Amino acid sequence: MQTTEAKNVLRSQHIETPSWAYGNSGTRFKVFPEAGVPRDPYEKIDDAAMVHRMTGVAPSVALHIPWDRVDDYAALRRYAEDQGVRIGAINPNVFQDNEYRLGSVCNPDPATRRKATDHLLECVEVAVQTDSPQLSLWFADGTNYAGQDSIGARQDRLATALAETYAAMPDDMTMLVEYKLFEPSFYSMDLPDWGTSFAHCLRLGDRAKVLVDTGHHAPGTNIEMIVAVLLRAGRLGGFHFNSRYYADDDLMVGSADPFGLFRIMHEIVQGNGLDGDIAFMLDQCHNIEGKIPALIRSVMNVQEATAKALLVDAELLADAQARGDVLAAHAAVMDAFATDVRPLLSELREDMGLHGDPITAYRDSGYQKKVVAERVGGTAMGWGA
Ligand code: PSV
Ligand code: MN
Repeated sequence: MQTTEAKNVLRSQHIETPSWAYGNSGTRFKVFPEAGVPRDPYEKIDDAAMVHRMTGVAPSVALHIPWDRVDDYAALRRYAEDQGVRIGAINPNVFQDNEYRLGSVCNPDPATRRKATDHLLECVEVAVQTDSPQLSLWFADGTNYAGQDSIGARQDRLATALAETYAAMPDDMTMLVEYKLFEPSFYSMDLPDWGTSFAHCLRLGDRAKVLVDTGHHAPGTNIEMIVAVLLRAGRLGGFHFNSRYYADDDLMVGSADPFGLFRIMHEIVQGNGLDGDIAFMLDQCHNIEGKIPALIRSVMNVQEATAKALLVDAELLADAQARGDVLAAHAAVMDAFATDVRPLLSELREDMGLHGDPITAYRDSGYQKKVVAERVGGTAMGWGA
């Protein structure tokens, strides 16, 4: 693709930031608090709006309920719109109540399953009120020991809860079904991989799609292969982008393996996935780095990988592939990856009336100083609050 054409595609790219990444987070050893972090969902939206003002391509923010519970969701939606952003995916939380020790919708106890499913239904309602297009589901359900529970029965319980929730969704809402290899359960997760998510989605209907969190695979997994297969089947719902060295590290996307991110975006471009409604979302924790600049950096990293993928010479690649010229085909992809796309992106931002370098623009904006001064008192939001 030529640079002008690439710029047009990049201009309309949307990368969603997660509300929880604006709050304090850490490991089980320590949470290092940051001055000026939001104290309520409204302040999280302010920060998300700032990321959008700096980058121009982050117009929505995902919510996690009950972390982002408010009395009036329609008012929260209006507030977001006034700040220039909208509410993105709604993420129910069925993993933090004491009743969920043995799982939520897969729990052997019917009353616990009812409670969990009711929360999913509540989140459908939150999505309606916030005008959110997606209900994004992740379950911590699983078992720790062989024989602890019936794997098959748990799949049946999962299917039942998903079907009830799917039936409650309005016609224009999509259900995203996320999977994770392990953690918090270690023997079996009830949705451990894309195949299990895909099987459930197929039974549910067209508006149930798989969500790929890049941190949720075994080391060495070819994630772009999963992406290509799901895209082809029309069941790639979206991404939770982040980076990992070990397991679910939740580091900034594009930091650990920019080439891996590029390979994913290459498959998206090849499969015309940028034209559709795939949700490109971040799911990260910023434990030691400044949260807002880290999110800006992450958005830029996704943009850079996308720009490189768009610059692959598709004709040259197709021709080399057809001729079976392995090295020429590989070179077509590697040449694009080796291109420095920063000048192109800087130019694009200037065309959009933005500063060419969002990180510098953020530093110069005075926003960080302002929130540190203003956000005194109250309780800083954090994972679980
Ligand atoms: C689980 O590890 C996960 O990736 C899910 O998307 C959750 O909603 C999110 O992280 C919570 O931090
Ligand atoms: Mn995730």
